[in-house]
Amino acid sequence: MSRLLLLIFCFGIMLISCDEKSAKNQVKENSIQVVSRKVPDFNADSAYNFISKQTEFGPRVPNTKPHIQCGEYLSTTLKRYSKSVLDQNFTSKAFDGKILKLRNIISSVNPTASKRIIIASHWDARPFADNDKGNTNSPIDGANDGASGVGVILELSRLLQADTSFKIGVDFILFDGEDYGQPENSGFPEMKDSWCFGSQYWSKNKHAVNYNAYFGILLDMVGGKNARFAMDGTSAYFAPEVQKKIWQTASTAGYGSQFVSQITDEIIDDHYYVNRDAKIPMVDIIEWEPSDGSYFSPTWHTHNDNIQNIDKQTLKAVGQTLLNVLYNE
Ligand code: AHN
Ligand code: ZN
Repeated sequence: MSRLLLLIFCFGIMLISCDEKSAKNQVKENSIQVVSRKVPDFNADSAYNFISKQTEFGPRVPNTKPHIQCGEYLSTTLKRYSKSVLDQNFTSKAFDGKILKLRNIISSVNPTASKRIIIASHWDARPFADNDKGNTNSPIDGANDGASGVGVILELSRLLQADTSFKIGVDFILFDGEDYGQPENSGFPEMKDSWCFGSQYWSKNKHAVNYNAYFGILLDMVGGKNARFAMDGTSAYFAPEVQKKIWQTASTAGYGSQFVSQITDEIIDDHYYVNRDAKIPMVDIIEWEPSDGSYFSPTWHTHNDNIQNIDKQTLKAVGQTLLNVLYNE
């Protein structure tokens, strides 16, 4: 009798464990299938075209015609892909005393969703080429420094609007006036917080009441040739978990050689003000060139920052990583 009971007991255990296994396998298979089927392909050619459009207006320096025209182009293009696009118009006083007329542009995907993620970039270009050997007082194209992040954002907004199964909220924020920072030996008294006017303004005047986001990602110089991206110290301080998630996602997608898992210097960029003043964890994806001494690339704030030095492979690595991050949320 007891032997029979033992036999039934063992058989029962076998059945249960068998059931568990198949259930686990099913969940695993399903989730793999769903994730790999859903993520769209980032189109680097399209992003590249969005970058070249911006540079064709001429340098997007605040208070100039190319700046006004490109602002209109960006707003019109975002409106093609979203019904909720809005402007923040404001002025900031620069280190040289000029009053800059600035415009942040915000475009929302699924505007009523409560879980929101910010993808941001600055769209203005630097009025000087202070790292160049000549013509240091003329403005730069800023194909990488400014236009590249915006190009990736326009492509993301095109892809997300086409996918009705994408349900989380995304806010694309184009910050103005990032690159009017005080150059060295400018002859003007030293000004605090002379960079990043758009993010400083937005962080204190968000575009919606009680606005909050789960986290943010800033794109800055994401189109350079053979670019590498390290984990900057400011992001590591304010948003370590988000930063690890992005670099892990890049590595899983096969971009581990570009997304270097190394914590580097603390950078002052738009993400600093969003973290400090808006208290939203934001991570910077910004080119890192250790051999240059300046942290950034050799074309940084020079006339070589033009469309010829934009690399589609870099745009693909960044754009596909962002899509994978968004679709894994
Ligand atoms: C500073 O040079 C203080 N921060 C770099 C931010 C920047 C300038 N990004 C693009 N241009
Ligand atoms: Zn710059």
